[in-house]
Amino acid sequence: MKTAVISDVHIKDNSCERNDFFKSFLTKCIEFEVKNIILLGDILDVYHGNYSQFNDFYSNYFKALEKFSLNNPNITIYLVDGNHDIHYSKSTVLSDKIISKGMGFDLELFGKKINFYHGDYLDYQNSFYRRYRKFINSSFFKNVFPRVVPFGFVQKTAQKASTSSKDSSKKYFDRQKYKEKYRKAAETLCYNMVTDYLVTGHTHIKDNYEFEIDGKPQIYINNGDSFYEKTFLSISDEGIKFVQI
Ligand SMILES: [Mn+2]
Repeated sequence: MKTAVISDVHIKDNSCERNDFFKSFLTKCIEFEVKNIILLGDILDVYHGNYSQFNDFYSNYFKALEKFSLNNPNITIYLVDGNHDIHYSKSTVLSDKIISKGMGFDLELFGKKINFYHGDYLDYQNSFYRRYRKFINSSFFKNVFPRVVPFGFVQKTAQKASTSSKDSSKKYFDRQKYKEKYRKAAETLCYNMVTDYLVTGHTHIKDNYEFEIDGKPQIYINNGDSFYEKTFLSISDEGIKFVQI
């Protein structure tokens, strides 16, 4: 039984080429005879607030996922919230083969306990990020905001913030330094939970890091930037590996 994991596709709108990339991923899942698909957050670039307009804004993606789910009832799709699409699973009607898992969940696969989280917990030592996350996750933002602030404004502002955060990260990005930082954060997270594997995305830095806690082996795996790398994660009795799309 195979499980496929993908995160951080960051589909920007209906015409964005990332839609085709996501469809190629779904096709690959059929070829690969996958039983579970885990969408590990930030599949959509902006889904902030309970705006019905998002259904049209991302209709290309929603239709592809719906069609895939109907045609492949033997495949279960798990949906985990990312920080970019935090209100997606809470705001759309999901079929019974698409299961919302909120902030994350555990699965026991091949005798290993595996934790699946989008991975923004890895940024929790950043207090600015913690405050932003708290605001964006509040019911005020989800429910009251859409009644008083127009959709176009929220969508454009969030998209602008998303693009500029990526620009600035390119300019000052010390990849190795961040990789080390996220590994330390992953160690702390694993220390506080009972797990064998921690699987995340979010950082856009691919990783497969083995370490030990009190002599017990642990693995932290990050899906990285799936669109750039053109890969997803496969979990099977052969272990966890990156697969080319
Ligand atoms: Mn993220």
